[in-house]
Amino acid sequence: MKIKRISHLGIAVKELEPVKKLYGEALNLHGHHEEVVESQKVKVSFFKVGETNIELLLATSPESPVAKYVDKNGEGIHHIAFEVEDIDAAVEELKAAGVRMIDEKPREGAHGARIAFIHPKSTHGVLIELCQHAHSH
Ligand code: CMX
Repeated sequence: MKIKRISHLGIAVKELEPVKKLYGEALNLHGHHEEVVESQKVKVSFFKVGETNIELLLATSPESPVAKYVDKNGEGIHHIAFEVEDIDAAVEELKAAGVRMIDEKPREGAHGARIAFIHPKSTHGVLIELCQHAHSH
């Protein structure tokens, strides 16, 4: 597989506004984009940092994986996302290598990207997302 860059770092938060103020004002980051990803039960807020992004994640339901994460661990880094050239091929390669996937097939994520998560039990404790964008974000 070919990993092109770190697409984003996902940060789980309890409230968006104070954290947006920190990244947007105190840290002076730009390129702000926000959307609700229904399938993941999260509201996401992006800030550009060079070729990568910070993705703030707010749970929109108590059943959201982010709500569960925050209840257990508090706020903090939730996942790292690698942009790959061909996500279908990447998922098949990982499965063939015996890596445990959360998503056996890619699904739709923020920005209309196609995404697939690798289980943290297969990655020494880090939740890894693979994504393929129609355009660079
Ligand atoms: N990073 C590292 N480890 C994590 C983790 C994370 N973000 N979330 C859970 N884990 C670990 C837990 O600590 C736990 O480990 P132990 O058994 O050693 O305690 C184990 O994974 C199971 O966790 P859990 O709390 O019992 O939660 P679930 O098994 O119900 O769900 C997971 C965990 C990873 C399968 C689920 O969170 C998931 O499917 N995540 C992928 C989707 C997602 O996170 N979406 C939100 C972001 C969407 C976006 O960016 O658009």
